[in-house]
This record gives sequence, structure tokens and C-alpha cells, in this order.
Amino acid sequence: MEKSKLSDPFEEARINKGYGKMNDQDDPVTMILRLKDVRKCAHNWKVFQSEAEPGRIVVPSEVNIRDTRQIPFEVDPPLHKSYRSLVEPWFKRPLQPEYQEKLTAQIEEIIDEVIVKDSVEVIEDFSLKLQSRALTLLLNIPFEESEIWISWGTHVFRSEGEALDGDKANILYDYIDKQIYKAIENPGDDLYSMLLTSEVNGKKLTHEEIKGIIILTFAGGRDTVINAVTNSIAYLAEHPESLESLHNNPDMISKAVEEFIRYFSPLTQMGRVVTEDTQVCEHAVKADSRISLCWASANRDASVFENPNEIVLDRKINPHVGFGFSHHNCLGATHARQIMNILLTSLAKKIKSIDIIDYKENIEDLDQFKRKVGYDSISVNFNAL
Ligand code: HEM
Ligand code: EMZ
Repeated sequence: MEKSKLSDPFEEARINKGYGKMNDQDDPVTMILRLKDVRKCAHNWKVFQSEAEPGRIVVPSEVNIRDTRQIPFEVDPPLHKSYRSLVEPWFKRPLQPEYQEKLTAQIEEIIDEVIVKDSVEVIEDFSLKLQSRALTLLLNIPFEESEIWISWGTHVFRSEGEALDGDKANILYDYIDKQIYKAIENPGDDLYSMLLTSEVNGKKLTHEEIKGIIILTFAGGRDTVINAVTNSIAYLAEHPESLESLHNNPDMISKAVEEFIRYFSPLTQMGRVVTEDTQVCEHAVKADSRISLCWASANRDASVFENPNEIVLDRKINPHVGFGFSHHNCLGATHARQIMNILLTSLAKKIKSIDIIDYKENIEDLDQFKRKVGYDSISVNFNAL
């Protein structure tokens, strides 16, 4: 088995039944596995809602470690739209050339740092740094702030051996409270200050609403980006010919980004709470139970994707749901796509090949399904072009 491969644990259940089951802290989940059904359910917010108890749509459920509602993620239409329209222009800033220049400088600096070393642990020394530094651009705050976030490690709610870590979550919540107070005293042109002067439906945002938006910005874009970056490097290590193709055909890079997101599906699934007794895939689901939209399974659906288990860098038709589907589609996707685009461009420009020295896989335990999402650690040697 190739070291960079992410196999598809859902195939059999997807083909035979279309759904899977998993228990999660005694709040079981019916996982929707086919692309068509995932889209249908994602669209149907009246029956499959996001705004139940804060934390409940996340798998594993975060109800025990968080009371703050993440916005706009845990809000349904029509209110969802009001919040979303407020933050959307801010999250499109990565399209500006100036933003992209800064991001390019950040990424090239990291590559220049690692290229001279014999052994680089990609998560610590590459992906976490890249993700944290890039986030200073998205929030529009000083670069140095990233040092604090790097010291928190890869996941803000998770620690080694513990899927949910309340103490660790509190570090983030306290930090955000402080940052909001600082922005009240000393407003600037950062995301906190923008939110502090904003109104939704004629009312100023509360501290709790701002906190909910910022927590989501930190949590949603952390291990997803880290896994996307790390998995790309592992893949290119085993496929030097792909690195060469990207070097020779820069036009291919945006297609390659979409294909990596499809294949890696850094966010495996997201839940919804069922509001009335209904059926999915001819299977009864009860009101107040949970379903999940399994993006990772939908992205391997052979009725939609030819050779779903292969990375086809220039895949022509690629309607993947790696960034979700319908109104809750990923708000950070513009930023994440720029990171991936610039990463591939810079690697193709500077790196000839990458050798994997050692690695430990990160396997998500989804009850009967075990899914590799990336690595706990992976050491490599980058060889300059
Ligand atoms: C929503 C995936 C990066 C912020 C989503 C959803 C998916 C997703 C699948 C849909 C959730 C649902 O329907 O319930 C990813 C992947 C990423 C990534 C694969 C990286 C490769 C980011 C980043 C940020 C971010 C960098 C921000 C810094 C958000 C937000 C939402 C969201 C705010 C909620 C949008 C809404 O409810 O309207 N993401 N995400 N994501 N993501 Fe991302
Ligand atoms: C939540 C989620 C957002 C959740 C769009 O996804 O990402 C997860 O990593 C967090 O644990 O709280 O922010």
C-alpha cells in the first residue's frame, strides 16, 4: 500500500445500503454516504437542521465542551443568510493580489527554511506554521500572533489521545474573549474590529455572536488545512512525476487543488439534527436523531467520479463536496484554495523530489469505519530543484 494513500472505508456500505451507522457518545448518527443523497439532505435545512444545540452537529459531538453557537455554521436560513452576507466579503479577501503576494512570501519562506534540513517533521515544521501564519492574513492581524497559535498544537479542541479536550478548548475561548476586549479598547482594521462595528438585522453583534464567528474561524480552518497540506506533500513525495507535471503545466494547478480536496476530503462529515420522522435511503430516521453528510464518502462515489480512488491531477469533471454543499458551503474555501494553489506552485518551483523518512498515520475512529485523514507525524527530506 502506498504511504500517501487514503483508502475509502465507506465503499461497501455506500453501494449496498447508501447509509452507515455510528455511535457517538450515545447520540448515534446515520451517515449519508452517496453524493446525490448528501446534496439532497444538505439542501433540506427544514428537515435536517444545523441550529439545534450548539456543538451537536459536529461528530464527535461537542455539546459537552462548548455552549457558544458557532456562526454562521450553527444557524439555519433565513437568519443564516444575514450573518453570512455580513462576513462573506471579508472571507473573499484572499482573491486580492496583495493578499496572495503576502501568502506567497510566507509559503516560500517556509519552503526555504525546510529545504536545507535533512529531516523535517511536516506537521510541526511546515503545515502548522503555514496554517497559523496564513490565518494572520485572514484575520488581518500582526504576523507575530501566529506564534501563540502554533504553541497550541494542531487541533484546538483535541489533544493527543483525547478526541475532545475541554481544557484545551477553554484556552481558545479565553484567548478570543481577550482579543475581543482588546479590539474594543483599541480598534483597528482586523476582523474583530470589523465585527464590533457591524449590525445584523439592525442590531449590533453581541460579544457572544462575535466569539461564535471567531471560534469557527479558528476551529474550522485548522486541522482541515493542516491535513490538506500534509497529505499533498506525502502524495508528491510518492509521485515525483506529478511534481514535474505541475512544474511544466502551471495551468493544471487549480484542477489539482480540487482533486486533492476531493481525494483527501479533510472534513470527513458534518451532522444535522432531524426535525421530523422521515426516511433516508429507504431507512427510517426519527425526529431529534442525527444524520451526517459524509463528504468523504460522497467524494468517492463511483456513480459520479471515474476511478474515484485515484488522484487524477487534471480531472475534468469534479463536482466534489469536499467544501460542503448548499448554503453552508465552506466560507474559508477561498483562503484554503489560495493556500493550496500557492503551496503547489511554490513546491513545483523549488522542489525536485521529497523522500519520506518515517510516518505515523492519523486514523479517525468512526465506530465500524476507520478512516485515515492524514498523519500524526511524518518526517521527510525535501530535495531542491
Ligand atoms: C464550512 C470543509 C477550511 C471556515 C465547511 C463545510 C465543509 C468545510 C465541508 C460545510 C459544513 C456544513 O455544511 O455543515 C473545509 C475544508 C477546508 C476548510 C476541507 C480546508 C481544506 C476552512 C477555513 C476556514 C473555514 C480555512 C476559515 C478560516 C468555515 C466556515 C464554515 C465552513 C466559517 C461554515 C459556513 C456556513 O455555515 O455558512 N468547511 N473547510 N473552513 N468552513 Fe470550512
Ligand atoms: C467546527 C467545525 C467546522 C467544530 C465547518 O466545520 O470544525 C471542527 O474542526 C470543529 O471541531 O467546532 O468548527
